Amino acid sequence: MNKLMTDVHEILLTREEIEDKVQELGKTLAAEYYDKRPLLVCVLKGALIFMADLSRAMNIPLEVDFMAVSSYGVSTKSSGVVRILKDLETSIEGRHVLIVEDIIDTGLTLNYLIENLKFRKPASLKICTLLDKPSRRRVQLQPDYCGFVIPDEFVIGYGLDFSEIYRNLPFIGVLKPEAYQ
Ligand code: PRP
Ligand code: 7HP
Repeated sequence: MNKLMTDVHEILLTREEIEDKVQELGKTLAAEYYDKRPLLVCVLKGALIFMADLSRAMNIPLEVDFMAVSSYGVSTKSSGVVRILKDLETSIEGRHVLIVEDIIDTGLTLNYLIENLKFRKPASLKICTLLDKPSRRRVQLQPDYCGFVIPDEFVIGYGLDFSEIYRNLPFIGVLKPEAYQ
């Protein structure tokens, strides 16, 4: 068996389901932002694959920038302490900013990021996440655009990792509990 597959309990979202959803989100976002030259802010590392596909599904002028924050380290539980590992290169004052995330879980990472970016006076600040796990939320936070609402299971693939691996799986799968217990 493919070595990457041995720790996958089940496939939650297939490559095709993800592709269809990304195209749909791209069309919606292109209509919303067609005359706004938005700045897409990719939250590294998890959102890198979603960002690459989503930006290409938006057929309008846009810019991209990257932030790296970390709250999970090598664990499956959020520490709640968010650190900025890499900041934006662009000033966002007066810009239409769309944060692109792979997953909202407790919401602690995004909550921190939103407060931090609001302070820089963007013209607008919205959130697009591929996955939302609302059952685990510890702060009140709703994405403006969301691909899939998922149950409380630790997922990997399409950018999402466990202990830095599995990001290159083309689908989203549930990690076998024995892999991290
Ligand atoms: C993951 C994910 C989100 C965050 C969501 O990032 O990419 O940014 O956790 O969790 P929360 O809603 O509970 O805060 P992680 O810190 O694992 O870094 P990574 O993207 O580099 O894997
Ligand atoms: C972070 C994260 N990373 C990978 N898989 C999940 O289910 C996750 N929740 N929060």
